[in-house]
Amino acid sequence: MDENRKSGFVSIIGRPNVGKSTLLNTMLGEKIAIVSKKPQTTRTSITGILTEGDIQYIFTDTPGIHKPRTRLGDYMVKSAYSSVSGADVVLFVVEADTKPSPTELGIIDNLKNRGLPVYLIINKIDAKSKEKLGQTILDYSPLMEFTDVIPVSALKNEGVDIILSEISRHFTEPRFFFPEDMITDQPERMIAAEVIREKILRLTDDEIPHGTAVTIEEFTEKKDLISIRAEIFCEKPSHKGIIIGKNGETIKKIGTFAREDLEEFFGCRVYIDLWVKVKKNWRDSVSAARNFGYTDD
Ligand SMILES: Nc1nc2c(ncn2[C@@H]2O[C@H](COP(=O)(O)OP(=O)(O)OP(=O)(O)O)[C@@H](O)[C@H]2O)c(=O)[nH]1
Ligand SMILES: [Mg+2]
Repeated sequence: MDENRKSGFVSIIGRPNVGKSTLLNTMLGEKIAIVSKKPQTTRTSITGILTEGDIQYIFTDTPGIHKPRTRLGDYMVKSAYSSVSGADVVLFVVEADTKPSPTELGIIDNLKNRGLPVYLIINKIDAKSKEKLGQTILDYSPLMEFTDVIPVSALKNEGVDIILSEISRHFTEPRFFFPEDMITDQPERMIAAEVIREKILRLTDDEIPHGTAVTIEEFTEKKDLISIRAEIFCEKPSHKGIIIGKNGETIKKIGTFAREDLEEFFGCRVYIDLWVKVKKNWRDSVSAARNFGYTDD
């Protein structure tokens, strides 16, 4: 039976906020990547694994490609392109009814001469008219030779099955790289930190999220209870005040929502203790970024 096995590495790439992480979660049928309506949500490439019969898909969700303004940004873009280097197939995600931006032209330039199959995934079709979708296809088609164009709604799970059935024909590795029931290679601590960061993104205003990082100082499992102590780092004392909120309301919500998600993910009770700290300009500090796990060495 094993001799029919095939697996392949699939890189999901695109500018921030087009729905890459949502697409990954939908393909896996499980939420492993955090999602928010703010750009630059994903900071580091993460692996999602889907095994269906004899086929193992090894996806990497990558940080959105953008013009970096900080060392963290540099790291994010580098991490995205290095995922493409190891891929058998690329899913280039764009948004329906949006003209190719300079960022997209840059990505195309990068992908063009790699000799990899590149699928143009036009996302968010649930929110756009058919006519607009046709225009997006016309806008992108002349820019490079895509293996195929697949319109989808990652949010509503439309067209996503087509991606899965199409791309596996490019898989050549005659074995599985991961156990069949594994869905991600992210350590549990990292998932906990990411879920907390997602709640900060969702509960605070624009300027705060980009400067926050979350570290897990303690993660202990006893019987059916996981206890987590996490530190939230932000860049300014005023940001600390916003994250804590009036009478501690915001931080309380961050903790409650994160606990609900993590209890579902881990399948047991979770206790979360959150602390907020200020670390000025950490996004430009190599050592701080490394401490927060944003490093490639
Ligand atoms: N209407 C609609 N919204 C979507 C769809 N897919 C994603 N979104 C929304 O788009 C926003 C961004 O989604 P993400 O999955 O975080 O996007 P991303 O490309 O991973 O973003 P970065 O990690 O910042 O690069 C969220 O508010 C999603 O709910 C879709 O198919 N339809
Ligand atoms: Mg993302």
